Amino acid sequence: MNARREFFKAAGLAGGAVAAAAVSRVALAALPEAVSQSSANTMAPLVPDTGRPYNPVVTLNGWTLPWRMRQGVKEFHLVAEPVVREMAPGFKAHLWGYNGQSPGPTIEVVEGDRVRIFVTNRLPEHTSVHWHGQRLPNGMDGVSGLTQRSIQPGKTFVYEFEARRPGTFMYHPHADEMTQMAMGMMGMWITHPKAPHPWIAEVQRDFCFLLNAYDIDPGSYTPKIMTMLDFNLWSWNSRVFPGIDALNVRQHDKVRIRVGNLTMTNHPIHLHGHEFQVTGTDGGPTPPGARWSEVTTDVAVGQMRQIEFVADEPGDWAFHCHKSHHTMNAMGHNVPTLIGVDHSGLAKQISQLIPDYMVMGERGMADMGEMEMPIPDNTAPMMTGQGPFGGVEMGGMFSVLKVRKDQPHGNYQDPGWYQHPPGSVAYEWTGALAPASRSQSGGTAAMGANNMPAAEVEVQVRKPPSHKAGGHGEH
Ligand SMILES: [Cu+2]
Repeated sequence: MNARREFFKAAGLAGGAVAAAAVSRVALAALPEAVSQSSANTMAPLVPDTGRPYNPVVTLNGWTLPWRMRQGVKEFHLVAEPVVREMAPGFKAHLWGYNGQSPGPTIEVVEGDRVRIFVTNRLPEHTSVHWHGQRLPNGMDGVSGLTQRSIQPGKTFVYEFEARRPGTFMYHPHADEMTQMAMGMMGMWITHPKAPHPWIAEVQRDFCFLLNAYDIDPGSYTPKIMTMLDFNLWSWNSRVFPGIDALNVRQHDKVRIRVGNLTMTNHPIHLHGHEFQVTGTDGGPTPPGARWSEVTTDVAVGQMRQIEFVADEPGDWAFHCHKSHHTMNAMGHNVPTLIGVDHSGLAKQISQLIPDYMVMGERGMADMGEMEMPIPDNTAPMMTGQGPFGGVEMGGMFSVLKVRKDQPHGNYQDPGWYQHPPGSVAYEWTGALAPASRSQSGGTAAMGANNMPAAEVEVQVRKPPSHKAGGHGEH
């Protein structure tokens, strides 16, 4: 099949491996092959060679599901199953997903396409697939119990509808949702416009990914599914920094990034060095007159935001969630703030009892990123990553937009670190330091505060040692 051959070619570019599931072709003669992905790398875009042409997306640390055309219908085969997802190099999680990975593969179609999706359930419990944001017949909406019987283990169901409007959508189970989404079952759906659309720009790079979150105890492999707020792994497409690939673009490329949120909290997604506009939501393209420029856009729960900008500033630009706890990995919780606390005597005493004892955080937490701290097997370091100038001290929802003058058109290879032009990097001042002069002004007294006696109050802010017991909000 041509689409498959093209797919293998595309996958080969990024060094991945795909395999058809080992089921008898005779037994499943009427089913499209269930293609499975073994790699967590970002796969090259799947250029369509059947059906109507479009400019394909690149799924960050993900891939697009090949299809077959049968009598004018685009047929896909999704397999819901347990998967092992490498969330960062050396850190694997036992999740549930589709076709070998979590998230599942991106589904790309064209506005007006007739689409048939076979869904096989290889989970130990029933499932269903909801096509978030689509216009479709009610009975194809995938809400188990409400619009269909659930798909029992071992069974295959068929969904069929027309992709009526262009946009960015998502898919996820609507059966035992709390468990199945906490375990990683989700994917993206892109419907490309069938003709030039006044509100949909042509772009040179089109990226997409989902925001997701897991609660996996350090040293273990399986997410805790009862967690509502206290997640310890904040991920993009089930990857955490430094496991998230860079977004590599050519200078002056017009870039689109589509971000969907299937976590249980909002994520202000922030890009350095460029302003962007939100050009679409899961409701469709935003009218140009209703757009404004931003450097951060909040993606609320169950929402998609599509941002666009011209990448005209060369460099390595941070791209991340602006909630600082979401750019950390596991172990970021239940640690008291110890900044300014002198441990010199204490550490010595304790180390007589516990030889490897180490005080965390007396100068801030940056030491955590640098020190080679023993952590349980199969745990992502809390903050890590080496840049050209030292530790990046990040985790979780963090990546880099790499803008290069000489990045070839349509090429997504990582160009390495940015070579800064001489004299364009912040540098150390080595001259004399003049004493800082202090303002003597008392300021204006809007509320008469100047007339109050100046009682000096100094507070020490310290996090309570544990907030597991409840009453703890989102952070
Ligand atoms: Cu976040």
